[in-house]
Amino acid sequence: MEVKVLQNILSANDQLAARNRQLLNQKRVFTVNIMSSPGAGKTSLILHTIKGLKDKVKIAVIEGDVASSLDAEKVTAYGGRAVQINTDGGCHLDANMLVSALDNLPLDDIELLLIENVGNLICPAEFALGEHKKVMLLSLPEGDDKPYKYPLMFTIADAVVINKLDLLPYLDFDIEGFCRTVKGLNQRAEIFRVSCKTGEGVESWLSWLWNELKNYNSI
Ligand SMILES: Nc1nc2c(ncn2[C@@H]2O[C@H](COP(=O)(O)OP(=O)(O)O)[C@@H](O)[C@H]2O)c(=O)[nH]1
Ligand SMILES: [Mg+2]
Repeated sequence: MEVKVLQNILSANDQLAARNRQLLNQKRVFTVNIMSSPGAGKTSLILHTIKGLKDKVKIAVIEGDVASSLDAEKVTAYGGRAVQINTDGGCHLDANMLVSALDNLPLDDIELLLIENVGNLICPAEFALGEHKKVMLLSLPEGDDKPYKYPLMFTIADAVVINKLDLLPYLDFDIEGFCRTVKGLNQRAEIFRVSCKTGEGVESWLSWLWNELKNYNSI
């Protein structure tokens, strides 16, 4: 019985996500859903992305958090356009929440939409929003065993960003082993090694995102 209820919730969500995707395609807004544990560096990566691409493309950010508008304020302070969604205890964004966020954005004036999902390695992986790409961020202090413990998140990701590379000398994180495990789960995922603190590797993340955006627009 419980399984059935969950299936119904997910299928209702998928229908709404498909409608969001239709609207985003109609308005030509390339949309990326960024997921990770709390504190892995989603906001930091978004701020680097705004800095790196804002002169080339019109960017907006949807910030998902259980509470507060702190991250939306950071984006705004950086010169980005942001809408905050507070889930009021909910552990993920869902397609219905995105409907109202999209209502509050001038979609005709946006080319790249970044969505910062709620910090959580489980539920965000199950709820499609209508995005074009899913990005999973893992920071080194979380440990290299996470693909074994949370496989769905790594399986659905189009790109996996390994963040906090500057901390590698202080941790027992087997980065080559981690990449092999991710590839074992998901061969098509691009893997990036970055430090949002030092800026190392951010350029290759930006060029992947830029190429994906160009591919989208050439369809
Ligand atoms: N050492 C280090 N700290 C980082 C890095 N990226 C982010 N942080 C810090 O990690 C904390 C959480 O980052 P934030 O971007 O807010 O993570 P979020 O919760 O996923 O949005 C902040 O104190 C950041 O300054 C990094 O590459 N290296
Ligand atoms: Mg954040």
